[in-house]
Amino acid sequence: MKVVYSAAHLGHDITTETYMGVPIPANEVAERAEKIRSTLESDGGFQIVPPTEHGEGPITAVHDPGMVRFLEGAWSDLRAQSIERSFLSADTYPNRAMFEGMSDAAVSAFAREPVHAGGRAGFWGLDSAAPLVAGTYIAARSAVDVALTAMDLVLDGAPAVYGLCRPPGHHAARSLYGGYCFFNNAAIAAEAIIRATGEHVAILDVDYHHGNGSQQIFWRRADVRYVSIHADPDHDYPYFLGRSDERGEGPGAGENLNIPLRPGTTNAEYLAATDRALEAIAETSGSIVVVSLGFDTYGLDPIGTFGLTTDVYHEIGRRTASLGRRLVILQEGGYHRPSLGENARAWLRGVEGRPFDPQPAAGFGERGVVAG
Ligand code: OKP
Ligand code: ZN
Repeated sequence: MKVVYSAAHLGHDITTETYMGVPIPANEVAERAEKIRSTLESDGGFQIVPPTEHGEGPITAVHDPGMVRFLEGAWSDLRAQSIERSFLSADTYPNRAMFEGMSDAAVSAFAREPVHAGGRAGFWGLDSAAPLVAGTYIAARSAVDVALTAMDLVLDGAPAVYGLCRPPGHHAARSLYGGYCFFNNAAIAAEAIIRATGEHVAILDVDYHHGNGSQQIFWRRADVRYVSIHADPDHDYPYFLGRSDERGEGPGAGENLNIPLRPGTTNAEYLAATDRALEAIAETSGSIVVVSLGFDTYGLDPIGTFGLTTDVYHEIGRRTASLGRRLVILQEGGYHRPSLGENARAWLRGVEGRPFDPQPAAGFGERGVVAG
């Protein structure tokens, strides 16, 4: 299988994020993608290829051009405003309650993009977990090119291609970045597939977190089915979307399927949810599925609560391929660095119908499957 990878992700070299106001070591770090790349290289069955440039057109087909301009200029803005920070994060967010009782017209007039860098970051940002540094914009653009190059290879006939996107994308909505995400790589690829083929597209999101951005972007769309398995938002990020009664509206009614799962979800429970998700995709008419692939469902993940083991990723990959659709597989989250390469290798070998082939020398333990 071809693996699309760009070293430009290294420029998004963040070391710190904030969690509930406290600085903590960043989870979404460069080592993640490097670990996956090197493990896939040593497997011998994968061919690493660079992305080609696709420009801004496919991005503004999905995102507000204002957000693109903000992300492009945010770092130099921070510098120009002499705000001494090692990364840009928001000061104030325009919570909807700030405008309670004001008309829609008044709100759109008042809630406009400010000049201050910390205010601009709040205007376009979802949360404080996506710090922006000097190389972030170039890295985020390269992740989009990685996704679109994987898509090109699939449009050219490959049955499955893996795009090693970093930063991830599924929390980025049309006019919103956040949750370690800047551009929604999967949504941009899905939109580009539709424009190239005219077919319906399904997105299968198996990251631990709900892909609120992908859901929002395609909420009213009849030509994209978004199916996501994730931690119940009652207990986990992004908290305000991801419930099972969110089904899409207007022409998109019924095209959004959320499968929230309890903390401590086991392999067996996850596989049952996978079958439900795949059934919902099998009902659709398209020939290409975009996969938002996350390994934060792994038992040892530092920010997840599920109990999945590496062998199950092989099985999920195998079941996903048994749909008989072509797959554009794009990396989202997964933060237990020692296991990331092996988990990706297992998933992708499952897709290809190659045996699991666990590498005991990988040097990481697995938490047992959490009971009942
Ligand atoms: C991005 B992706 C950590 C809180 C983290 C943001 C999570 C973003 C996940 N204590 N909050 O879906 O993997
Ligand atoms: Zn995640």
